[in-house]
Amino acid sequence: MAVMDERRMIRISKYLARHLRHDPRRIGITLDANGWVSVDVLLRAAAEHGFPITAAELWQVVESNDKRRYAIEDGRIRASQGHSVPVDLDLPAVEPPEVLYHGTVARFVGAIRKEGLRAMNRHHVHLSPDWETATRVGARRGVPVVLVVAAEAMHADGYLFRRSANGVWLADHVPPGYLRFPS
Ligand code: HQG
Repeated sequence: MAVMDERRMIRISKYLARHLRHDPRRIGITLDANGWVSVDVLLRAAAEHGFPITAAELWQVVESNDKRRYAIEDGRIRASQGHSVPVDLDLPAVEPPEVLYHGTVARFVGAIRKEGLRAMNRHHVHLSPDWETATRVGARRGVPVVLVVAAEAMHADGYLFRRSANGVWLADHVPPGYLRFPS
């Protein structure tokens, strides 16, 4: 199979994010309750809406995506997390490690100190298992600021944590009392 160039991979990955997380209606597809859609239906809809993707390209993007954003199972595909449309990822609640990390930028820190971390446009607050990943997440928006989340303490207090198929930790809300801010 021909190796796809990086730019094409990124374009396909962004196209999938748009339609599997945020706006399936734009190409006339419907996600099931758990976020899945048939691969055939997706490829046909993409072609009909002016963005043809081959099955081989789709596989390559899903398999080699560094963040494993998409999962294919039984001929169906879904985004592993990050939705704004309502889907139930049906992930079990699991015990988190002692600490998790959240990468953000200075301009949000004032609000986060008051309100804690909120899901904003997504379904969950996204937390990273390590400092380096959180730094990369924050750097999407500017100079990264990494917050440390006392995950074990939250869990002990009854907050639920889930882990998506690609290792992102998800919480509904992180109150400010469980956050450590850089001094
Ligand atoms: C901030 C990417 C004001 C929060 C990444 C963040 C990640 C607040 C932004 C994944 C706030 C939301 C998620 C509050 C949180 N007041 N701002 N109370 N609480 N914020 O993109 O975590 O490429 O929805 O700090 O790698 O940045 O999509 O979340 O800056 O894994 O696969 O509000 O997205 O993955 O932004 O990123 P986002 P995120 P993908």
